[in-house]
Amino acid sequence: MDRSAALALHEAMLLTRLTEERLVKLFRQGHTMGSVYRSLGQEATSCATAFALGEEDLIAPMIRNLGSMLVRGVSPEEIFLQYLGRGTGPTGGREHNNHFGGIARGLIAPTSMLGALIPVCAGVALAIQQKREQRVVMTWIGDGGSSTGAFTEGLNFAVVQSLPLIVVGEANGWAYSTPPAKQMKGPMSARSQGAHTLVVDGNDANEVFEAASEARTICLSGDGPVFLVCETYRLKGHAEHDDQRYVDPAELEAWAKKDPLPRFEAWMKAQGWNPDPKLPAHLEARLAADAEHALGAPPPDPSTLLEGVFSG
Ligand SMILES: Cc1ncc(C[n+]2csc(CCOP(=O)(O)OP(=O)(O)O)c2C)c(N)n1
Ligand SMILES: [Mg+2]
Repeated sequence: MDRSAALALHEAMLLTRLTEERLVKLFRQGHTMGSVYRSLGQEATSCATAFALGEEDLIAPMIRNLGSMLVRGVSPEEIFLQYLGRGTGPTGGREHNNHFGGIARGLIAPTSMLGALIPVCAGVALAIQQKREQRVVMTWIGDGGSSTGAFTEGLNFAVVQSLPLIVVGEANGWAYSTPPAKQMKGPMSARSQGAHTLVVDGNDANEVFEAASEARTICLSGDGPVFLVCETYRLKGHAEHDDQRYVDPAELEAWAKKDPLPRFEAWMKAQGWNPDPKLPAHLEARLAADAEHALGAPPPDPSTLLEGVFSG
């Protein structure tokens, strides 16, 4: 990774953290339509993976992958409008977190049902292969999600068809309040269905980026899919309404010391590539203005209520 890439990746990770912090404030003030799902401590697995892609590639994020969306050009303002259910937001107030997309912008909308995105992405990757296009699809899956039938079938199909699909496994220690060992035997990498499998320190942005770049090269050479398992940790509860009372505080403390953001900053400093010290304040000011704008945006127009819905 060169200096300009490192600076851009660092900014994306910081923007992710600060955008989520701003969302938490909006949640606590009672402005959001639902809960807020943080990726605190997992910014490297969302940002450094998406950062390794080309413009022509597609992503299919899950709820904890806001960072990948910001990397791909979604604006924090769109995110705020969406969480606040505003009529001018990406879904016009029909949905209230990151469930929106658009193929033209390389974004396959998240699906809440865990695992369900894997067969969808395998289908998109099959179309790419049939059209002989040089691009890949990337999606993410959690510990719990990797125990579903949809995950297993979708990845198995991608393996048998050698599809250009990168599945990023976020092994973050929890599936809501269930520890993975109560749901599955063995590590996440054991569920690869025979795909090329890379296991990395998911809190080391540099390592994640290098592995995601390798995964992309493997997929473009026709040897996909790749299961890229990132070992990380969910530093917050499942969402803001979850107080994490089932988590051992000592475990949290140990993982907080491996926070990917200061680790990446330390690595950058060691290269002599110091991030701009004014960057956090600059991003905070931008996010405050974006949030203010979203708060002032109108609710959905009631006359549009039936637009975009199916009827029998
Ligand atoms: C098929 C299915 N079962 C249950 C749920 C409810 N649910 C949403 S998130 C979640 C836990 C997910 O854990 P994991 O896959 O490890 O992802 P993480 O939240 O740790 O990122 C559950 C059980 C769901 N969305 N879909
Ligand atoms: Mg998990």
